[in-house]
Amino acid sequence: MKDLKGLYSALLVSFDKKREINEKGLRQIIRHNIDVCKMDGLYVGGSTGENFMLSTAEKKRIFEIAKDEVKDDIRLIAQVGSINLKESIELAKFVTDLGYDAISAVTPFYYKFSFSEIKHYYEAIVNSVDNRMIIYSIPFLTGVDMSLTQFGELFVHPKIVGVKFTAADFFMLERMRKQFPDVLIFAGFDEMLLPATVLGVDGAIGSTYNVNGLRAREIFNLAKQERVGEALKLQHQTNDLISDILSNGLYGTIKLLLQEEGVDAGYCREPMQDYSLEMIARAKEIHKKYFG
Ligand code: MN9
Repeated sequence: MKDLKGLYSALLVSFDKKREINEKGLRQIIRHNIDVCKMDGLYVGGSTGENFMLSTAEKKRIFEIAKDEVKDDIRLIAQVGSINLKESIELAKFVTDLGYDAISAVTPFYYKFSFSEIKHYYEAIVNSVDNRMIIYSIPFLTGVDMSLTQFGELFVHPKIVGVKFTAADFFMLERMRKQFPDVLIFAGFDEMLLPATVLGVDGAIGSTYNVNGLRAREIFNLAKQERVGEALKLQHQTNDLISDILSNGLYGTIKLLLQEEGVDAGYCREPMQDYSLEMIARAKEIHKKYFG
């Protein structure tokens, strides 16, 4: 079994003008992540992959394309979570058969599921496949904010090996690191990569690494070597970039930045908006400022 530690891009998906999957563009985004951003792996089907706006067939197609393009060159984690548990299980089986190195599932959201229901969801998914599970915790989008004790109850399962921790709760992160030294913790907020790395995360998974992977790698390596001052300079630069991206529309702007790099990253899936002329012009400026 491959070691899962390291830096992963939360893979963006290219959609064409009709908002259908643009396979050629998707392959270009994947290649850019491997060849230019030097990622250790890809996290496929996450928030950044606009996953919750896709049909089951589309999710499968994206998982297939990613595996076909990546082969065994870098690691692949598939986000299969959905509030349709049957779909999650179907996807978990599908990606395990494709040879994905691990699966991940967002905490079930929208309905206020009890912890025992959440636990049942994870057990049902992992018990259906021979694969490892990374919990995807993103309370600001899901509203699901599990306690350390609840995480601990999930980590008891031998196949639940890690968590993608997309939260700014550094007290919780520190407690989690100390209490579960063997659990794989991935930082989910790119703008907090440095403090998360100082606290001992094993890696990170993020949207901005699709364009900013090299700078993120330097921050991660410097922090691991306890060269915090140097890492902080790069985190400041990175966060200037991330602030600019966030103020212009997160996924759309990253796609527009990729287009400046010659990658056909396309459009976002509806109901996300088409690009305005202002947004495109601003993305060009951002590209020039940070990558020119
Ligand atoms: O999961 C990403 N989260 C979302 C990771 O997109 C909701 C992050 O990489 C953020 O996009 C990034 C910018 O806030 O940190």
